[in-house]
Amino acid sequence: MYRLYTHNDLDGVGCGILARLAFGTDVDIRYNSVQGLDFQIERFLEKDRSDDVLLITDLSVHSENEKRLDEFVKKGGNVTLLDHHKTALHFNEYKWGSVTVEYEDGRLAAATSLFYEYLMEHGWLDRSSSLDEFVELVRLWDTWEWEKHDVLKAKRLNDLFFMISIDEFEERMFNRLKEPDIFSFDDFEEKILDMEETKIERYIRRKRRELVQTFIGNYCVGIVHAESYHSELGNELGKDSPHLDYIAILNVGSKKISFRTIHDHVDVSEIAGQFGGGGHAKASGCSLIEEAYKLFIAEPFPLDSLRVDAFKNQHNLKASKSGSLYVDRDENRYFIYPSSEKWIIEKNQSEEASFSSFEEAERHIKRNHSAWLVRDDLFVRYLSDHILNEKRLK
Ligand SMILES: [Mn+2]
Repeated sequence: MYRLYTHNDLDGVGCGILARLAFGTDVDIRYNSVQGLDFQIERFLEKDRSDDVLLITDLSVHSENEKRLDEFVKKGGNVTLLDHHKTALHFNEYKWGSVTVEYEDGRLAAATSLFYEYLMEHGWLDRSSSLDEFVELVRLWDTWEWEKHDVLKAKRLNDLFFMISIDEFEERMFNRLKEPDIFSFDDFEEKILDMEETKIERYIRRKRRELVQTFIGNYCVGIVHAESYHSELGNELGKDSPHLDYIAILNVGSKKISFRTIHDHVDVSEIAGQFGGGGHAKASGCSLIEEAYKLFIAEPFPLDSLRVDAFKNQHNLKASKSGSLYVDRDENRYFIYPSSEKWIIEKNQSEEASFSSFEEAERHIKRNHSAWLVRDDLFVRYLSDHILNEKRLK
């Protein structure tokens, strides 16, 4: 009997689907959370499973189970651990461990792509074009390379995974991947994915209007309360307001904070680390401990949300040679215009600062004054008042 203990995300379930295709009913597949695997392994070792082939993918065990598994192998047990996480690299010291973070050509590895190659090497599974594509989509999603290459199909595969149960996803993919031709979504899946996309867009637009800006430590932070779609929210809000160093997404119900950034100069795993959490440089999280509650909820609570830049303008446009007009809550006006290789900021018609690019000038007024681009009518009035004043002075 084969046993596959794997992760309960798309990459882990991708391994499960491949195992089902390779071993049919001769495999017992368990999908685990990161914490759940060790419990599963202990139960496995308690029973006499020396005839089984144990495969662990996309997850690794803690150091005690690492020793136990090594002893089990020394006594003749059959174990293989395949992973792609940096934190698991030490398993390469064992004959039964194989951890690859990156392929030789520079592509990042995923558990599903490693497991696919492993199954083919052992002659347990044959290559097909539908499998090639499915595995590649999972890899692109799991390594986040889909964003760089703009492969929306990979994101849609993960969206589908979250919209239906693991069992249903497994069954749908299993039936489709038995056929060797091109991998594609069926009409029903395309339809629900389109609906989901519209729903996410609306959700993000609503959340954008709730975004609050404040300084925490040295960082200019965007704060939003949200239960769902944290990755999409962090990404879209970050791109919409690049003057914010990172986005903090709060969920009071689950007492958790997610941190997301689109910038290379910020490492949000460090921010999460200050509150006992962790993660990656661009995506991290922590529990909502009291200190974090104070900084991210209580103190910013009285603040009004950040206004949205006017987006239907014909005249008051960003980086325009004829200038761009912004206003803040106290009705101060900020006029940014180019003059001899510089971008000048005039606050209420007297020069406040100058920068070498429009982006820097805008960043300055957005970070320091929470100002927003005004609608065309205000811009036109501002310009005509300005010209009249100048004429009168003459
Ligand atoms: Mn993975």
